[in-house]
Amino acid sequence: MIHIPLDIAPEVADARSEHRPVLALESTIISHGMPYPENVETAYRVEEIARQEGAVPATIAILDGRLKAGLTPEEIDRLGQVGPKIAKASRRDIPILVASNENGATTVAATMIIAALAGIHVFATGGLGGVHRNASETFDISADLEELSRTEVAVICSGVKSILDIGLTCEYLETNGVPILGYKTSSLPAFYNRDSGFPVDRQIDEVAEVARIMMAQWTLGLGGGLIVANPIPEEMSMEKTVIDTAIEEALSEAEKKGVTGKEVTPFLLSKVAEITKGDSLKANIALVHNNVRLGARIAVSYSEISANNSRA
Ligand code: PSU
Ligand code: MN
Repeated sequence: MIHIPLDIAPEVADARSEHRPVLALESTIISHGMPYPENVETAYRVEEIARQEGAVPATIAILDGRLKAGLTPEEIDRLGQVGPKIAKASRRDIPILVASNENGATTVAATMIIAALAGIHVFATGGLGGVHRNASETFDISADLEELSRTEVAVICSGVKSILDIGLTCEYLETNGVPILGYKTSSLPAFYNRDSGFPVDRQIDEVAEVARIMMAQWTLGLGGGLIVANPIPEEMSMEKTVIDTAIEEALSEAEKKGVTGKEVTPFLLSKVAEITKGDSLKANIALVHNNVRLGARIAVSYSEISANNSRA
């Protein structure tokens, strides 16, 4: 018997064994995506929102070399306080952290892997990594995209930030067979605002339709993940010129400072928050709340459909 170093929190394990809905949540957004204490407040709040909508939250991380599906409030607080000093863990980091009993905050990619190992197929977050703007020279393409092509998890997010090349990110996802569904929108949202100008593959107006597409993808053996893109609430969306100017400034600062590799995304996020005097952080928090609400509803709907399917 092979022992996987996976700890599923008791509440999550109970929900799984009773086929009740569970929603995965990531931890890089806590350690690297937002400053303290907003990061911890948001992490607690999203767990509450998931519960209100009828799903058990499972915040995912790597602690002392163990893959964790479900964290205690103390563990979340510690991740938030330690912040960017904890390793940002993507797929390639998992074996290293496990073998050396270390800690890691999981990105979208690593969260998908651990969620799938724990039998969780719905995951809500803020934004995805993608193809960076100058990727033709830097080759900077997030491992999140590759993960979406291989791991069976639906990721609810607010689309792709314009710190990235949105068009190339869509091309990459198309090549890898990852469906992009727009929740009540025909245009892929651009994170801080609602319209990137790029189309989604299908506008979906009902959560049950998302669940049916997930079921079709996986029962057909197509594998891989899907993206459910949920636009930021209208009243919180940012003026395009304001956010674009901030992003341009952050990008040129990153280039001047020679920021590369896994530091790029956290650097850009915090720089944009600084330039917009916290407005981008407020927008980020609002869209995460909104995505978790939708994600929990999708988890509820998917667990209903799976229950019907296994009875059939
Ligand atoms: N986008 C955000 N907030 C985040 C991230 C992206 O708005 O916290 C994090 C996620 O964990 C995502 C990761 O998986 O950054 C992507 O990093 P990279 O581009 O280095 O793959
Ligand atoms: Mn990268």
